[in-house]
Amino acid sequence: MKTSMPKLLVARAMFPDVLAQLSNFFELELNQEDRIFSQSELAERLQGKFGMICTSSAKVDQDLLSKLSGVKIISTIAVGYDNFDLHACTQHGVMATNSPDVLNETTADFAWALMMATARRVTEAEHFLRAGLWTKWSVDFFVGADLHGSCLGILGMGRIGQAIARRASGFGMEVIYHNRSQLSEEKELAAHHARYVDKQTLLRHADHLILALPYSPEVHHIIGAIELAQMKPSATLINIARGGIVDDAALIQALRNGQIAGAGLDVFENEPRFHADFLGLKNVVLTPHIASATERTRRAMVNRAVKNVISAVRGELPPDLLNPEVLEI
Ligand code: 8YV
Repeated sequence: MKTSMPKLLVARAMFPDVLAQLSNFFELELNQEDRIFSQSELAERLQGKFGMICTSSAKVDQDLLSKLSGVKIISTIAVGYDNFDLHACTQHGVMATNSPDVLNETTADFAWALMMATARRVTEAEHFLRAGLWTKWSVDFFVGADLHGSCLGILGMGRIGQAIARRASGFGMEVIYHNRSQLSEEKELAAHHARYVDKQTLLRHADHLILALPYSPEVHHIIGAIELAQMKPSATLINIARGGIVDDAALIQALRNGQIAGAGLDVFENEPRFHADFLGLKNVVLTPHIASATERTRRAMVNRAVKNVISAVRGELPPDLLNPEVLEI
């Protein structure tokens, strides 16, 4: 008698070869048209499933989980898992996994790309050129801020923050950081001699401030009007972390009033919708949440998410289990 395979919801469009690999272990339900499911559709599609591979757009909370039974694993293709209520997952016996590490260097590269573009006004200058406005050169033409020899501030000094810091050596930058806890001396040394400072010192001294901390309700609007007012008027702010860490309305005011010089933003409150007033500002560089978007890294993230669900179905420990307490239930 042929035993039926466990069912897996692949909630986002997926590389065909990955689907072929998954089909050796699971009966698959796909979403190759890549629609974003509503919560009720997600609940419906998860009925009778062993698990799901998803992205940050899937909210896995108490409400959703209470409508399900038998789901064993939710595996996100992301390092950030603020879309998961881990406590609720554990209560419902659901393993939650993410895809860390493999995106550190790519995301750090992109933080630098945004920082450089913002400091040197790259997109603003390109828009000017494309609009046919370039008629002459002048000494103060698109003058920006130097990166080399300046002070790089990093808020959130995890694996991505440390990868960002390491890159500062080629630019002869001083690196200061603030984090929940100070790094070991060895890690600070490896992160281009990064120096731990309090949050206020970070805000006051950084010429370029990069946000690289995970989102949680405790850090909601941790950068708001008060914090922006403490930054240098010549400073830039770069967010490659998560929407909600910055109070976007306050940032728009600060950019308008010249409280800071510019911002490079890959993430927004309520994305993919975002505050429309950003579009009217010249001193922002805006990208649609693409910091980890290279072919190689996206493949590596997907492979990690796949490994987690395959481990689970084999009765092995998923390598990126976020809530090991669930095993005791
Ligand atoms: C993801 C990210 O690609 O890993 C993260 O936390 O923000 C991105 O790398 C995105 O969240 C889709 O899940």
